[in-house]
Amino acid sequence: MKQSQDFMAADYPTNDGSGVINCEAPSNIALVKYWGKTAVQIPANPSVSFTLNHSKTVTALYYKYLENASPEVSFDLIFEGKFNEAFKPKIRKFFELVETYVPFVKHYHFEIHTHNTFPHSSGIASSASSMGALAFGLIQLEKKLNPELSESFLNQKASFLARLGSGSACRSIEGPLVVWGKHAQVKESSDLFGVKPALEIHPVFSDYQDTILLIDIGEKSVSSSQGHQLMHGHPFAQNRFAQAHDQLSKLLIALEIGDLDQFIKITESEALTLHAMMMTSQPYFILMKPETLRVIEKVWAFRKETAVPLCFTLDAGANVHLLYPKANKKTVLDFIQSELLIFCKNNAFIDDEVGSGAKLL
Ligand code: 2P0
Repeated sequence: MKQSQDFMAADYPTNDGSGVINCEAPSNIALVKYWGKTAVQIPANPSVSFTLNHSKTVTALYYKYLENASPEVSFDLIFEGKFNEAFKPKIRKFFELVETYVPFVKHYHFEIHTHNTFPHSSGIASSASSMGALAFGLIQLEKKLNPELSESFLNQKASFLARLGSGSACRSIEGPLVVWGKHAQVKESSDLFGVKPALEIHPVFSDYQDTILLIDIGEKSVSSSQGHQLMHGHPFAQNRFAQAHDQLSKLLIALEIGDLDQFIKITESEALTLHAMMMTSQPYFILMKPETLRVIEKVWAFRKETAVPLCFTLDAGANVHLLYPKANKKTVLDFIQSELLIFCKNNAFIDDEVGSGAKLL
């Protein structure tokens, strides 16, 4: 069983001069939700997600060797072509948390050029893809310094570092399916990083579609970090954590055998449970909007009428992720056009599908 210490790196000789690492990492959508954590992003329960394909952060990590190591990591952040001060504290915090594991970072000045392929403030969380891309980029630098490290170790370490930036980010390094958090049925699972479960997912899920309806694009009233904290002392917390273990066991079987009914049952239950936890926290809060519920009702009616295995899931926000097999794409897109677009801000949606994770460009 890997421990945090296993990811410590030697203080490599850092004579690699200067250069750039171009990489990208996608967002992911949890099917069994991470909601509640202890210190430094140790999840209160295991989660599993589909890695997305098109919604991603693209990062160019410029590095320049410093003769004298700086006391804290030296970097500039250029978001969408402009120097950005607002996002720097989160990145600074990330570097503070990871520097023990990648001590060479103090020997460089970084210019981090980054942008998302999805619209800013679309309600799509960018922390998973942005922290995923940055962690992956740093690991590529480590690979240059120590070419002997194996691909699987480097992916694990990228996920480990990404987790320290944002919990869900550890599920954005690989794909199409990533489990994060210790779970009895996934031998290789860990609270420290995401893993691809050793199962063959049924072909129907290998190109599963996720069309994201953008219902509310403003700032959320309660952040995910606050939401996680509210699970401490939550009256239903222990039952919820036990339920997540159980639903994950059942979902993995459904994913393996292609049981769409069971997939739908668990995925929708997880989405509603997540929001039920929010509604029963102290203080309680609601992130869904009236349009979220209208869409859910429409999806249920459509499924009943057509028997198309379309289901929804929700992130910590009002947007609705519509999940369905690729074979049903035309029917579902027609349904979205004719009945759901009216619930979307500026008629906007993002057409995505499962993908394979972070990569070098
Ligand atoms: C998830 N979410 O499993 C759950 C479901 C949102 C709803 O993980 O504090 O941004 O950075 O660890 O990962 C969002 O929380 O929180 C999240 P931090 P994160 O995807």
